[in-house]
Amino acid sequence: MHIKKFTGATVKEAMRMIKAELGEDALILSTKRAATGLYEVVAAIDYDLSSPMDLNISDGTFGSGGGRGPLPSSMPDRKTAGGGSLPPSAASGARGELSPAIEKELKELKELKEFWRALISQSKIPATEIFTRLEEEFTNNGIDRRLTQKVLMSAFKSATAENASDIGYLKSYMKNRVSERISVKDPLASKGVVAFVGPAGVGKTTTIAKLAAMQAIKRKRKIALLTMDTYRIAASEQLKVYGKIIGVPVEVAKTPGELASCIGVHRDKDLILIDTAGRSARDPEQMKQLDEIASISPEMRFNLVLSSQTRDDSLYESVRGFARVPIDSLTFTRLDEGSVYGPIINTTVLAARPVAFLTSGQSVPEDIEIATKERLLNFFMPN
Ligand SMILES: Nc1nc2c(ncn2[C@@H]2O[C@H](COP(=O)(O)OP(=O)(O)O)[C@@H](O)[C@H]2O)c(=O)[nH]1
Ligand SMILES: [Mg+2]
Repeated sequence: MHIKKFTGATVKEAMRMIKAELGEDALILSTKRAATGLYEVVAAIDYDLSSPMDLNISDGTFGSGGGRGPLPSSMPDRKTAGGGSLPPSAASGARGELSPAIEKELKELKELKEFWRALISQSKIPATEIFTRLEEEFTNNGIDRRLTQKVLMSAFKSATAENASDIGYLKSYMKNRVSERISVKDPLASKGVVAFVGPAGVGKTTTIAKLAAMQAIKRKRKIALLTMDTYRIAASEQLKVYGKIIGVPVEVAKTPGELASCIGVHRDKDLILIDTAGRSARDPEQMKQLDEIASISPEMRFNLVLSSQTRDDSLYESVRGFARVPIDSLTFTRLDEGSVYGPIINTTVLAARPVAFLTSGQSVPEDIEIATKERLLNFFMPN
């Protein structure tokens, strides 16, 4: 749903603008004469179904289940958070059939229409202005438009006639809804083997060095670093240098078999952190190699490292691609390189996985923090 206000000297002129920009199907939400003497017409149009981003999200993970009353669609089952598999990708059906993703999209559109019809029939038309204002505020902060609309809609649905125009109420409801959908977890709090996976150059090796220093020096834990990144020249050297400075052993494993025996050798350690080569979710061969790593030990936990400066659609693609291994937590890097943190929220909601670490610079070991829910909610709604 896209809502926009058009201003013209006459209603007819405003309507002409609406028709030109939004087309014949635009829904007129309100018409009023402003103090300036001009006419303001608020119009809405449904999503463009051909938009690739909408189809990406339509896997259902940006729905808004729970809360009061029936809601437009369901969020991922909380039971899957931290456990089961990630949402499947939008598979196309056979020719002539609608894919489940498109069917879901159509269902959502129907629900959106009903929502707006109800809003108008209840004479909550001024609410459309608040809706647009809040929608703009959140999307400007990088929150996915679909996610914004879902939580906004559920906030409006929960509101009584009195507080439907109370921005404070609406925002706190939205924050609570998003809070239900995000979580945090420190995968290094307990002993074990944690492999860091993700696209190339996001900061996996640097993050591992920061974590190794934090755990070995500050927390006095016994650490071993293993690297499987033998694809790039000097990739393993990078980790070896860090290991030497921090004073922890670093081993290179060229094959999954070698990795298994390295893990065996370091059984006495509190934590074994595994560095891996950067992979593209688009490369099936590279992704297949991940299965071999995952098959070494069922206890191996995976942390998916992503750059917070990556476009939403690439982040979503990585989440889906890396879901072939049991991703246990997420890390977002490069927070220092931007000021819009909405994509972290979008990706966390889509992945339905807890966030572990946030990094904001190149300095080892300083530029890392263990994620807190408060910090994440601040990304959704900055103070
Ligand atoms: N600005 C910034 N740079 C980072 C951050 N994390 C890593 N880097 C830099 O990104 C580059 C690639 O990091 P690296 O750890 O080798 O990435 P990998 O390929 O995923 O292992 C290096 O120059 C790092 O210093 C971060 O949080 N912020
Ligand atoms: Mg690396």
